Amino acid sequence: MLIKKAEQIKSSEITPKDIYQQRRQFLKTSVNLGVGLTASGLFATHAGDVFAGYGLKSLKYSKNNKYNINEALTKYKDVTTYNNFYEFGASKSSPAATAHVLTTEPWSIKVEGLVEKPAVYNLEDFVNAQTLEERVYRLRCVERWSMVIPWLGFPLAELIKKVKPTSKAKFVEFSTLYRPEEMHGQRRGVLAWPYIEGLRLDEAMNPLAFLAVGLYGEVLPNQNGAPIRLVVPWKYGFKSIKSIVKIRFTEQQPVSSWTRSAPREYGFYSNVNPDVDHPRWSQRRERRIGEFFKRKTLMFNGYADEVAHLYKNMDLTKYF
Ligand SMILES: Nc1nc2c(c(=O)[nH]1)N[C@H]1C(S)=C(S)[C@@H](COP(=O)(O)O)O[C@H]1N2
Ligand SMILES: [Mo]
Repeated sequence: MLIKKAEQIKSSEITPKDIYQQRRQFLKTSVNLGVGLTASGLFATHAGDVFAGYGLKSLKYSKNNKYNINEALTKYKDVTTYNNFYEFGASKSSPAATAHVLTTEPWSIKVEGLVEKPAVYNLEDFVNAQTLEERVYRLRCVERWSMVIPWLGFPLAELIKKVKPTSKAKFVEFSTLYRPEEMHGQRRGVLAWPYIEGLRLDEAMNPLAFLAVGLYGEVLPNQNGAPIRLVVPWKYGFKSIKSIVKIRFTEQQPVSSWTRSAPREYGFYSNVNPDVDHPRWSQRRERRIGEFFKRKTLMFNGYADEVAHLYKNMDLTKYF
């Protein structure tokens, strides 16, 4: 059976102990609002959003152990309160404080450009309880902090195969929602809106490239890019564009928002690379959120075996 009752959800499998205990308490004291079934059959609802911070809709998924890493998970609290999401302000704490006003239902994704099946798709066209998987990936920001997060989602390659790019397509461009009424950061010109990011098509087809719709067993909190965001674990965090509404296939390399605003600092490739300094600081080390001592940054964020071949024969100081 796909839909479990809230009481049957094994929180211990998906959350660290403290959250597990908090949630048990929450489940015990909350009225069971009934196991919700949305049209997609994806959710096992447990009592809405009453429990500030946790208790978002639970998702049904299987764990993909091939993409697990043996490192401590970053606390849910840190993952969801220390964010970059300029649409909701430029400080790390602002998205958690202000992103709740974003309406994420209904949501659709427009696929256009060099594809055989351009259309306006719904999330359910790409993801269901059978295809949803959990992968533990690192996320490293260019500002030298990193986290380890249990993401829920599906491979970007699955979406790409469905929409069938033509032989001319060489790149994929992603756009975030533009809705200044809800995204207060967009009322100021800190970045060129909408936020845009892109990948070369072979990067996008790499099995690691992931579209996340949840984390820690639940739908994405708005501040983490609800309802769907990219996670490219071998690249700096800014490549992992949030709240995606458009995917365009192109022949030309897309110009991403960060490259447009500071081309010398944020290149198109943005691979995590300890050997290439940011113009204003070294990238050799990073602070894992929750840890005291800095750690060494790994080439391609530790995913060299999977992705180094994509860049052989490329001068990574030029194509940074
Ligand atoms: N639309 C959009 N996507 C975005 C950003 C943003 O400002 N707007 N920030 C990026 C940056 S710089 C980082 S480090 C990651 C942070 O993801 P997290 O808040 O889920 O950790 O989101 C990326 N995706
Ligand atoms: Mo970032």
